[in-house]
Amino acid sequence: RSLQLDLRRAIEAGEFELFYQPQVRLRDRRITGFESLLRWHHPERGLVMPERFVPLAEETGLIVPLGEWALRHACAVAAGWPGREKVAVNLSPVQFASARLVPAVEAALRDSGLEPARLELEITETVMLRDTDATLATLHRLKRLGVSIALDDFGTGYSSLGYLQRFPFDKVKIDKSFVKNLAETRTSGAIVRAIVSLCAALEMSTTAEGVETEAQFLALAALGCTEAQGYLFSRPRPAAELALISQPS
Ligand code: G
Ligand code: G
Ligand code: MN
Ligand code: NA
Repeated sequence: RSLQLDLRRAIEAGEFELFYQPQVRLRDRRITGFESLLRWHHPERGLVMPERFVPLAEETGLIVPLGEWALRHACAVAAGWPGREKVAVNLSPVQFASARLVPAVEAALRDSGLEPARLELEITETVMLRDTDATLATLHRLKRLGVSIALDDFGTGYSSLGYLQRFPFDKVKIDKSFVKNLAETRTSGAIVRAIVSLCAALEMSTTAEGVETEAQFLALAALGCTEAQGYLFSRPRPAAELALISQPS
C-alpha cells in the first residue's frame, strides 16, 4: 500500500502526534517557546518523519486538514502548560494559500482559549513567491488576530532581503546550515552577524536553528542573536515529556 493512500485514513485514525522542541533565549537561557513538529505513527512502518509525508500531503491537498489538526492540537496543548511559553506551528505554503487558513487559526484560538500572543506561525520563503499582494493581505489578517509570524529556514531558499522589508515578520529563523560551522569558520559568523544586525534594525528577533554545541551557543550570544533551538537543549519530544526539560531558575 502506498503512503499516499494511508495518509487519508491516518488523520481520522489519530495516527499523528506533535513533538515539541524548546526555543531558548540566549540572554538568560530561559525557554520562551516550543516549536511543534508533526510525527506519523504508521501501523506498519513505525515512526514516519515529515520529510516523507508532508510533500505527499501537499500534493493531495490533505495538508489542509492535517495542518488544521496540528493548529488545533498545538493550541489546546499549549493552553494547558503551566507557564506562558509560546507554541510555534509550521504552515505549509499550500495551507497558507487556502481560504480556510485565517478562519482555522481563529477557531483554534477560540476553542482552546490560548492567548493569541502565545501562538507563532512559521512560514517559509516559498509563500512569498506566490501572489505577493494576497500573501501580504493574509499576513496582516493573521497579525490582526494577535499571533506572531516567523520566517523559517532563512537563507536557504530564494531569500530576498526585500521580503524582510515588505512583510511583517516578528522573527527570522536562521537556517541550521549557517549555525553548523559557526565555531570553526569565520564566514558563517559573518553571515549570521549580517542577518542578526539587519533583523535588529528592522525590529525583528532572530532564532538560530540546529544549535548542537555550547561553542555554537556562545558564538551566537556574542553575535547578538535572540534565541536558539537545537539538540543542545533537547530533541523534539512528545508533549508528555516536556516537564522533564529543565528551566534555569
Ligand atoms: O524535525 P523535523 O524532521 O520534524 O521537521 C522537518 C520539517 O518538516 C520541518 O522543518 C517542517 O518544515 C516540516 N514540518 C514539521 N511539522 C510540520 C507541520 O506541522 N506542518 C508543516 N506544514 N510542516 C511541518
Ligand atoms: O521547521 P524546520 O524545517 O526548521 O524543522 C526543524 C528541523 O530541524 C526538524 O527536522 C528538527 O528535527 C531538526 N533539528 C532540530 N534541532 C536540530 C539540531 O540541533 N541539529 C540538527 N541537525 N537538526 C535539528
Ligand atoms: Mn520550523
Ligand atoms: Na527551519
